[in-house]
This record gives sequence, C-alpha cells and structure tokens, in this order.
Amino acid sequence: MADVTGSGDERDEDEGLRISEPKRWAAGVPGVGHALARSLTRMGTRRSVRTLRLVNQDHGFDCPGCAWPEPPPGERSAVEFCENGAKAVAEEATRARVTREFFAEHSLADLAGRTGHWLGGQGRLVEPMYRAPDADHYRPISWDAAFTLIARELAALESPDEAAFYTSGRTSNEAAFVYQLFARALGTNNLPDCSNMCHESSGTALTSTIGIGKGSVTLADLEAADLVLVVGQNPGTNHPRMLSSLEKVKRAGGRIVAVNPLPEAALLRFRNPQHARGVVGRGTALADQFLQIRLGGDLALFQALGRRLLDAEDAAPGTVVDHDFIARHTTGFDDYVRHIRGDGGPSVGGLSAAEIAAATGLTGAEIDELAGRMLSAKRVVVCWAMGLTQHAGAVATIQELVNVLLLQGNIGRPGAGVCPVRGHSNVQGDRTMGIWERPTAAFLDALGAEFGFAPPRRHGLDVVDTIRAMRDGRVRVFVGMGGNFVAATPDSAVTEAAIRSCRLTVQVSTTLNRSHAVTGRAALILPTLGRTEADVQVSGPQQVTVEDSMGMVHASRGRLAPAGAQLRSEVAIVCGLAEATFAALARRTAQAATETAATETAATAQAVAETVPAVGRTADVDWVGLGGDYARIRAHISRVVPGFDDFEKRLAEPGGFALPHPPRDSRTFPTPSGRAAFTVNTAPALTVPPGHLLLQTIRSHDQYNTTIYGLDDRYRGVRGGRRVVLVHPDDLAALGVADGTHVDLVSVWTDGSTRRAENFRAVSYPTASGCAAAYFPETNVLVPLDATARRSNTPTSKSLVIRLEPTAGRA
Ligand SMILES: Nc1nc2c(c(=O)[nH]1)N[C@H]1C(S)=C(S)[C@@H](COP(=O)(O)OP(=O)(O)OC[C@H]3O[C@@H](n4cnc5c(=O)[nH]c(N)nc54)[C@H](O)[C@@H]3O)O[C@H]1N2
Ligand SMILES: Nc1nc2c(c(=O)[nH]1)N[C@H]1C(S)=C(S)[C@@H](COP(=O)(O)OP(=O)(O)OC[C@H]3O[C@@H](n4cnc5c(=O)[nH]c(N)nc54)[C@H](O)[C@@H]3O)O[C@H]1N2
Ligand code: SF4
Ligand SMILES: [Mo]
Repeated sequence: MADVTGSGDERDEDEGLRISEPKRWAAGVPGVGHALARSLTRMGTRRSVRTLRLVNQDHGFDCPGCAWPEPPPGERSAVEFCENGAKAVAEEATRARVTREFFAEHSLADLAGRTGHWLGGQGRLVEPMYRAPDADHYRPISWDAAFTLIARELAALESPDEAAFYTSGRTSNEAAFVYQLFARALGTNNLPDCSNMCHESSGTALTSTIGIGKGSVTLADLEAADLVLVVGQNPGTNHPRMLSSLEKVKRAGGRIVAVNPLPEAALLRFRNPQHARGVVGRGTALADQFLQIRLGGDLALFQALGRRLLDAEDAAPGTVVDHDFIARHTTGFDDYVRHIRGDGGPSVGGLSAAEIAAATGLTGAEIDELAGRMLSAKRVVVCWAMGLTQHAGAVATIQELVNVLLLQGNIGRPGAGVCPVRGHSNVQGDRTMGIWERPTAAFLDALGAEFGFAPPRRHGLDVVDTIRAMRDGRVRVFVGMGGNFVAATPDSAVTEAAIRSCRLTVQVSTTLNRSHAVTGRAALILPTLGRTEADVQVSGPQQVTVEDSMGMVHASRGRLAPAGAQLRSEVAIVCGLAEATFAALARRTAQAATETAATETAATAQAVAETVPAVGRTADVDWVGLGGDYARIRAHISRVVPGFDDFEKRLAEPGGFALPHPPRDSRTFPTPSGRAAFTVNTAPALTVPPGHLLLQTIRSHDQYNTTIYGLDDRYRGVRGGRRVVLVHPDDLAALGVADGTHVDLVSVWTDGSTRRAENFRAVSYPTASGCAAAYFPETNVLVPLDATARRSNTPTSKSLVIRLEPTAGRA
C-alpha cells in the first residue's frame, strides 16, 4: 500500500518553538491569570466579567468545557470554573465573526491549507453558507433554501441508511433527543458520535460487567474515598476542577495513586486558586504514588493487583475478598480466580513476572506497594479517561479493573466505585437521549410507542464504519451536529477522501474548523447558538438540560446576546430540517402514488412503491411545536427515557436531579444474570519492533480537542509550537536522534502500510521508556482506520507503532 503523508501545513506556525523543564505542579495563580488574559482579549472586559460569573451557577449556564460535575448549589463558590472552562467560554463568546465577506475572500482550498488554530481564531459563524457542487467558495443562503436543499438530498436517497448523523458532545439533551428522533423517523440508526472515539470502550466494558455503561460514583462518593486511582487521565489540563475533589480526598486523609506514562504536573502537586493556600503556598501534593506505566500496560497491572489481593486473602482468609458480596451479587468468580492463578505457579493470567514487567515497565515492588494500599483501603474509586479507552485491549483492561474492584466489594457502596471521567460537557446526556448507533430494543419500543411509528431495528454505523461507508459509496449525505469530524477522526487522508466523495455534507457549528474546509461535493454551514447565548423561541426564553459525568441532570440557561441575528438553536435547526424533509418525502410519496395509479400492472405498482423509502410516513411528530417550546420535548423525554419522570418539575430543584444507577443505588446489576460479572481477559500481544516506539496522541494544555486555543503546553514546558514528539532521553540516544532534531513520525501498520506526519521536533522528555507522545489532531494522519479497539471499535489513538525518520532538508 502507498505511503500516506499528512498535510504539514502547520510548519510555519511552529518556528517559535521553545522547550523548558516540565512543571511539577499545576493551576494556581498562573492558571487563572492565563484564562483571564484570554477572555479579556477574546470577549472584552465587561462581557468577560458578566459571562464568567454565570458559569456553572444555578441560574446560569453549564460550562461548555468538560463533563466534570458541579458541587451541590450550597457548596459552590462564586467562581465555579477553571482556566479551561474560561477558555471554552471565551472561544464561544469571542467578538470575532466569520462573515460572508470572509468566505468571498477565502476559497475552500485556501481554508483547507490553514491550521486549526487559525481557522478557530476567525471567530463565530453568523449566517448559513452554501458550497454549490464543486464550487470554490461558500456563498450565503437562506435558512429555508438550506433546509429545502438538504431535504431534497435526503428524499432522493435510495435508503435512509445512505445518510449519517454525527453528534459531538456539547449538544443539549433536548437537541439530541429531536435529532435522534429525526434520524429514526427517517429510518436509520446511523448516529455515530464522538463517544465512539472516546469512552465507547468504557461503556462496552461496564455494560457487560455491571450492566450499565456509566460510572457508579457521585461527587460525594469520590470525595469520601480513602484510595483513588487516577489511571490514564490528565485532570490538571482536561478536568481541572477534579483537582479540587482530589484535594478534598487528601485533606480527609485519603490516598491518591497516579498511573500514567507521563508525570502529569497536576497529579503530582496542585495549587488551588480558590484557596489562599493555593495562591501562595506550595499547594497540595496529590499523588502518594506515581506508577510510570508503559502504554497499554494497565491490563497486566490490574491482573497483577488481582493476584496479589487473592494471595493476601489466602494468607489471611476472610480479610481481603468480600465473599458475601461476591456470593450474592456476582458471577464468574471461580473462573476469574483460575485464570489469574494460572497453573498455581507465579504466573498471573498466563503472564510470567518478566512479561508483566515488560508490559507495565513497573517493578514488582511498585505493584506490591499499590496492592498494599488496596489492602488497607476500605473505599476505593478508580478514575480513568482516554489513557485506558484508546487502546486495542481497552475493553478488556476496563473489565479487569472492574474485577479488582469487585474482589473487595468496591462497587455499589458509598465512597467506592468506577469513575470513567467523560470529556464533552454533555456527551453522557447525548447517549442517554438515544444518540447511539446500537440502541436497545427497550429504547426503540418506547420511542416508537410515543410517536406512533416503527423505528428501524438494524444497527447503524459508528464513526469508523461511517468513514468506511463513505469511502465505499454507501453513505452519501453526512450531517454533523457540532464537532469537527474531519479532524477528530483517524486516518486523516482516508477520511478526507471519504468526506469529499459525499454528495452533501452539512455542519451545524459555532466556529470555523477543518470540517468546513474539507467537505462533500456540496456543503452547508448552519450557524448555531452556543451554551452561553440566550435562546428565545415563540413560547419565550428557553432552557436546555445536560447530564454530567456522574449522571446529574440540570438546566442551562444562556444569557449573552447571540453572536448574530441569524443564528438558530440546535433544536430549531433540527426541527426546521425535519419539517422540510418530511414535507419533501410526503411530496415524493404523493407523486409515486400518482405514478402508481397511472401504471397498469400490479408488478409495476409494487416496483414504484419500493422506490419510496419506508420513512417518516407514520411518525407523528409536531416538529414546529417542539421547536417553539422545549418543555414539550422534555415531556416526550419524560415518557421515553427511564429516570426522567416529572422532568420539568424536578428541573426546578436546585442543582437538578440524579438519574437512577442501579448498581450504585441498590447493588442491583441490570445484566442478563442480574449480577455483576467477573470476566476473564487476556492481554493482547503488543509487539514493538526494534528501532520503533509506541506513540500516544494527547491534548496540550491549550486546546479543546481540535480547537487550538494557543501553541503553549505550559505544564509540559512546551511553548510556541505543537509539532513536537516527546521521547525518553534513553530512547533518543538508542535511536541516535539528537534532542531538538526535526523528524518525521512514520507509523507502521500490520498490513505493511505506513503513514507519515512530517517535521516534528524530537524533545527529550521524562515519559516511560519506549513510549512517545505527540499532540492530536496533527497526528491523526498516523492512526490507521482499521486500528481499533476490540469490541468498542474505538481508534487506538494511544498506541501507534512508529519510527522516527529525519525530516528531509531539516536534519
Ligand atoms: N482543556 C481541555 N479539556 C478537555 C479536553 C481538551 O481537549 N481540552 N477534551 C475533553 C475530552 S473530549 C476528553 S475525552 C477528555 C480527555 O481527557 P484525558 O484522557 O485526560 O486526555 P488525554 O490528553 O488524551 O490524556 C490521556 C492521559 O492518559 C495517559 N495515558 C495514555 N496512555 C496510557 C496508558 O496506556 N496507560 C495509562 N495508565 N495512562 C495512559 C496520558 O499520558 C495522558 O495523561 O478531556 C476533556 N476535557
Ligand atoms: N488522535 C486522537 N484523536 C482523537 C482523540 C485523541 O485523543 N487522539 N480524542 C477523541 C475524542 S476523546 C473525542 S471526544 C473526539 C472529539 O471530536 P469532536 O467532538 O468532533 O471535535 P471537537 O474538536 O470537540 O469539535 C469542535 C467543534 O465543535 C463546534 N462546536 C463547539 N461548540 C458547539 C456547540 O455548542 N454546538 C455546535 N453545534 N457546535 C459546537 C465548533 O465548530 C468546534 O470547531 O476526538 C477524538 N479524536
Ligand atoms: S472542570 Fe470542566 S466543567 Fe468544570 S469549569 Fe473546568 S472545563 Fe468547565
Ligand atoms: Mo472525548
């Protein structure tokens, strides 16, 4: 297979790169200072103060940053946001505008040559824009014309499965609900979402073990734990306010263990900007133990921990393993024990001590120390994020950490449990609302009953399968509800070609990004309101709802004047589009009926009837009414989605309400057996050929996924550029690459194909040896489309086999 090469368009931007020592602590004064400086330039002083005061307050809007929960209303401080929340708000509330003049000036080819940093910096999209088939430029279009155009394309499809409806995770519950209803009324479950690239592995592993794909702890549980493992997560950058909870754990005498190939600053020491001590003092040392694990070594680590717990139980029967819990609430314990013990010798889950050392990069003594902490802890929480989910063996790894928690009965009691820390602010809520390509039968039954139609039963396409389907001509229309599909997905060259082959791509967006530059033959940009903005419909000002990472649902009310008079809410856009589409389909059906009447034979009549897609003919939805009053959408949700009874009334409760979580609430496990399942997992053979490294692709401190706020990664000591690859000094020496040299990253895939990302600077960095790190999305070109996690199909963005080659002409 031919070599694939990334665009390398970020070269010029990186000329000012400066490297210094990584920081040993996080947050504090510089954090808040950096955030304010950015808000002030993006939003202006008065607007900044007014806006930031409303973040995460009961009467204000939900932070558009991450999904970390807010403390209960009484415990909130006046500034209940972090540096990155402020940056996310500033990005949305910016005064910069992308106007029709901008699009007249910049062709699509011009835009496709720009960096993500530049595109996002142009500001808010303010009017619908249309790229006619193969045109060089976008031109303004009216909303009605835009809807008619999409409706016509959808109505012309041979099957509704030729369309895919992507969702990113900022979309509100209300918008997500009508969006999935639209797709299903049309006749497809093609609802890929950012979750497919994110916590899908967590959902898969948790559903098969505890029966529900969500975390089992509340904020109070986490703060009451006496041992918290933070595995494969960089909260100082990605969930900054989690550090306040970890600080509480420490103050209450609990212990924290960080498991990570990188010594992430915030995990080591944290200065809380909301306490005087944080501003002036040395802050709190968070991690009591730092296990610098190798990429993908966590499955072996959890098996080794399980083995040590079992051995400790043998040594002092009845003191370690929670036999009562296991007997009453679990299945599979004996098989698990047999697997972990293997032949009774020293091997663990079939792995020798040497194999465990090779997989984890940890010493036996380090694992003993952690096992000792688990033995003396009464309440253990394991938190994790992308460091566990984006590996080939991700689902097995998460199942294995569940095994270890089950051993000590650490699920379904206060202060203990599983805590997958979600990314986007409403990614968990979107799933709850039915944004899923594999909906349960129960959900479809309830949806069908509510709206009087038969939702499609066959599973739809996830992200990776959507790309394959576009590539193969099986998906022709792509709609993106937020996000940046082109840049966030793997195998950039393949994905971009796939997108370009679509007949029509539609992006509902707030700000400009690469998905507006790399499009189908025809393309539409539909500009939408963000979280911060007032949303007024015919029935008056609207509120929307979101669900945080711990299953709390609450309202969000934007207050700022919209960035432009033409902006529409996501709900209004979906409802307007649905109205137009079903009208077009009705016209098509009527026309087909006329043609049928005019034909002679039954056979022809049958043939004509079959060309009319079996869509939307019976779904009874008042799209216009729903778009005008979101309370009506919530009334539907309350009847379709479990846990939302009395939705409207309970929303008024300060801080919102908690969704049911059977394992957490009553140790009830909604698995087929009604019990939590111990599982037997085997370690995937991950071989890195000599002269190669394992590469993980991560976020800098100055980005939100594909939105690049700036070129600094303060805590890691990287400034003024993003095309860096962090490599252990011993590996640099062994590879004969000098610190600071320009290298291309070349990933090798099992089919012999290679992919290249050009012109990175090799930076000597204290990462686990053999394990390199570079930023996403510049490195997405390196992720083969077929490199996905078993069972969850999540791209393995955290374990790519690469080699470093000198950049031509830059040695
Ligand atoms: N400011 C900001 N906040 C964000 C985001 C953002 O881009 N910017 N993105 C949001 C989203 S969508 C998400 S999903 C989350 C992501 O939050 P994170 O998961 O914290 O994000 P990553 O940068 O991918 O960091 C992965 C971490 O896992 C570690 N890691 C990688 N591989 C392994 C492994 O094999 N084992 C172990 N033990 N550790 C490993 C890495 O060294 C790194 O510390 O953040 C959300 N919040
Ligand atoms: N290599 C690699 N790839 C990855 C990852 C990785 O770690 N490594 N992480 C993966 C993960 S965890 C995720 S979640 C995905 C993220 O994938 P996406 O969610 O698709 O990407 P984002 O960059 O978060 O999307 C940002 C865009 O969303 C739009 N937007 C922002 N706010 C709103 C809003 O309120 N409404 C609407 N309609 N649009 C809005 C803006 O136009 C902005 O440009 O990327 C994945 N890709
Ligand atoms: S932790 Fe996440 S939700 Fe909270 S303020 Fe920061 S970015 Fe926003
Ligand atoms: Mo994510």
